Amino acid sequence: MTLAIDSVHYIDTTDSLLRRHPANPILTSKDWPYRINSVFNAGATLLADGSTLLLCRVEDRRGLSHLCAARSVNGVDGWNIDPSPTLMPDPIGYPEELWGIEDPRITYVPELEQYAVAYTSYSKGGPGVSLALTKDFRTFERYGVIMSPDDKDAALLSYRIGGLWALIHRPMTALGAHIWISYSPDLRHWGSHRVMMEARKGAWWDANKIGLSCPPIETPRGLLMLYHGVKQTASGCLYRVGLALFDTQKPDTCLLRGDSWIFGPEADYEHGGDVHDVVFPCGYTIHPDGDTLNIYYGAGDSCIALAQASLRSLLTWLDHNGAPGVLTS
Ligand code: BMA
Repeated sequence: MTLAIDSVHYIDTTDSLLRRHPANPILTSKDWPYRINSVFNAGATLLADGSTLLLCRVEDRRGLSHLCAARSVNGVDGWNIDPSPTLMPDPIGYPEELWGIEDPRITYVPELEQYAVAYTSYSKGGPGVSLALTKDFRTFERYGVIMSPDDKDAALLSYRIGGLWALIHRPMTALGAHIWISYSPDLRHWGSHRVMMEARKGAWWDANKIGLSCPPIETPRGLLMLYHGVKQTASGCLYRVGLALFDTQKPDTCLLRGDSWIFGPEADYEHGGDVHDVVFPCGYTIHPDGDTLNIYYGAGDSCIALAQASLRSLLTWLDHNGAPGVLTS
């Protein structure tokens, strides 16, 4: 438990809130049925039969990414990986996908009885946000680019607010790399843009650049968000994960934001890889106990790893280590 009394009397005694699974890394390029460079940053969901689906970002040996589904009964091992790419970029129909598609976040939308996949489409204009709907992760209805570049790290909320769909995303603006939320009547036309949470400044672990990790976790106390913060150092960027809680019906109201990161690169497979010192969650599932979370993250932009956490413990930690508000020091 952390005793973060104030910035002067800060004492960190945080127990590990996210526990690495002993089977880590749970998926690597060696597991793939076809030749690839790396597999990382997977969206995750539970299917109707209780099994886990990961929609993995796969980078081929040209450097371009596509998405490939892997299914497992227990969400840890025994992965059944599609024998060929599940969703390839379509640069003819969708020029914004010229340099690949990356980092999917999956939201099951009860009203539509479909999964919404928000992913990064990458092309000459930079990264943008694209959306596709699917019932089965075999066929997809593409909505094309819904947030123009430079924008990424997006997920749809599973419910409407005041009749409107809501999308969390991370545009690069003159204000910086902050997390925003936007609204739409039809999933195609987006407006009413609001900042949800700003990157901190200066020496903070989440200074200058933050982005949504997994889709927010719906809890009775609000939307629990894992987000990544990027610290630029002399030896490169450090990607770590923090926690914040938002009002369910007014998601641009930040109820609590944690002070320290709760998860950062420590294991060899997180320090190494194609990009050093990256932990990058894009998906979670929740166990039948309603408390245990499986958090799937890309490690070192090279493999997929699993960490487990208690939802109750994350909220308790935020109670002790969080403060309200979007603006920080
Ligand atoms: C971010 C995204 C992620 C990647 C991370 C670390 O900007 O592009 O896909 O995992 O950088 O390289």
